[in-house]
Amino acid sequence: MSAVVVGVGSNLGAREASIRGARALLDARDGIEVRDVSSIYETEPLGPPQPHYLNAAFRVETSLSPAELLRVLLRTERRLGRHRLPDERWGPRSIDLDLLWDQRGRHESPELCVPHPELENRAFALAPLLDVAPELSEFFGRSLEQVGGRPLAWERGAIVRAKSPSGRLEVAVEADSLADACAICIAQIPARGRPWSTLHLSIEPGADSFASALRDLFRRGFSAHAATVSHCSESRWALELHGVNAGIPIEADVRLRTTLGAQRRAHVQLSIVVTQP
Ligand code: A4P
Ligand code: MG
Repeated sequence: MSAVVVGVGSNLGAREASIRGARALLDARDGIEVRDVSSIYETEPLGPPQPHYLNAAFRVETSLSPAELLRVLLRTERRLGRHRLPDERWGPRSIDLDLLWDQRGRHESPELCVPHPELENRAFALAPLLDVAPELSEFFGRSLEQVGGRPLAWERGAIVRAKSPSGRLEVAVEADSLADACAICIAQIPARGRPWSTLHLSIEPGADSFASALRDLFRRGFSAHAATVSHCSESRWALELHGVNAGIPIEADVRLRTTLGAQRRAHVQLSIVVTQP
């Protein structure tokens, strides 16, 4: 087994859920074990104008060759809903997995260049790399200082707790946004058993942040799929989200109904209908 560091970036859809999904999918693969995950950083986009990125890195032990590992990374990006446009360079993406560093040394082929050619110019790649591979500070520590040091660590925008009506399925989720929370909840619903589940959510810390979470949801889209407001008034929101879960390859139809209580606390009911592929 050899140590390898995989860089992760996401700036579309449910960003945190995509990062968690990538970790789960890679770890489930034979010949790959995810040993450590860096802090998550929110970073200014490099390239054309686009939303901010979440960047992180995984330290992986693998028995796969670098070329085999690259194929797994590209397949994992596709499973998490990454669509490449022809001729698009440095465009926005739901997930980007790059091979940053390999304990076995350098590799150069038309498909793969390790260490990643841009590594030393990018604080968003160097900071998470050094989190999970501190022994590389002597090689990359100065580069990180030269490109401005560590980016700010990211803080989640929303905390969502979910519980099934029967009480049998309980999911506590801390998420970047409501969109992330939905995707992460769905990812935690076991793929076996009954083909659907209903969850009730209560959103903290109150209605104002819930309203801004909703705005955020529409701004970003739910895993790049459709969201429709079916009813909206001062005290009541109801909306439908249709999306493919960003964490695990299952189809989900998400329905969200919210009411504002007497103390202006938001009560949220989220029904997630999961269809197995
Ligand atoms: N490839 C060669 N070497 C590698 C490697 N070490 N790891 C080849 C992964 N892939 C490697 O990648 C194109 C091809 O590069 C792969 O098929 C593989 O054969 P891609 O992901 O389709 O294309 P791309 O990502 O759009 O282009 P590029 O030049 O790889 O971009 P980067 O370097 O991935 O950068 N801003 C912030 N703040 N955070 C980011 O994470 N990311 C990018 C993309 C732009 N701006 C960003 C960020
Ligand atoms: Mg890439």
